[in-house]
Amino acid sequence: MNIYQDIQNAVFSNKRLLAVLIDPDKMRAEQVEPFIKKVNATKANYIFVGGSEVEEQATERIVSEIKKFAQLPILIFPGDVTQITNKANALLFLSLISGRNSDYLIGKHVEAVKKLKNTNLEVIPTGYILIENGKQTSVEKVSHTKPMSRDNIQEIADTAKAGELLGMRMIYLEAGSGALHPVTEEIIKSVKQELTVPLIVGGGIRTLDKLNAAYNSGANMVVIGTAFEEDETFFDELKKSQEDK
Ligand code: 1GP
Repeated sequence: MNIYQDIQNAVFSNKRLLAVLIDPDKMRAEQVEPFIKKVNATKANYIFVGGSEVEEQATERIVSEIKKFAQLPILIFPGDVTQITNKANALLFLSLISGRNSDYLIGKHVEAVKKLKNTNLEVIPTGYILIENGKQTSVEKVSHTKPMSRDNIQEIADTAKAGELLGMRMIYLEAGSGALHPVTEEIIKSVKQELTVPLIVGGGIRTLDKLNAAYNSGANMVVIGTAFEEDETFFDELKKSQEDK
């Protein structure tokens, strides 16, 4: 399995990709089976696992549990090095390029190498751009970085392009989990124009309208966590809309 190749192929054929995010800190083991059954009934393509503040070992435990019920590839979306586990299929090797904290630009990555040597994880270098959403997010707190202003679209687009030029193979535009305002269509469009690598968008997407707006603006993959955690009927809504197409 080459997950990045699959993502690229999907992008070339204009497929809209969906990732469901599971935060190991928020999901208990016994909730996994019913949750994954709902995921399986939709056309989700990937399961992301990660969070800003996750107890050590919790990621590995939850990934093992997910694998009992899911066929979808599992990608670690780590808030910290401790979340790396060989039980997943791939790792988004995130650089927080909206911030200027060297730990999240290179420090944690150096720490990760020892762990990665003992895994078969596919490592996907990903530029991660945090955009201000109306309230403080956990990424901001944990990383001690400021999100980028929503108004400074040119700088956001330049940051994304700089990430691509540095060799990052995907760009993730993040409003933050539970964001009040998702990343705007204008920002997504401007960033998309600059990029040749796949574009991921997430944070605060809770309705089908917002989901479609993100795709129509150029997102190749959308990540949804909170909407599914808080209201599992969103799965049914999504499934229905996918059947209608
Ligand atoms: C968070 O982008 C993801 O890192 C998903 O955000 O939980 O708001 O869907 P939500």
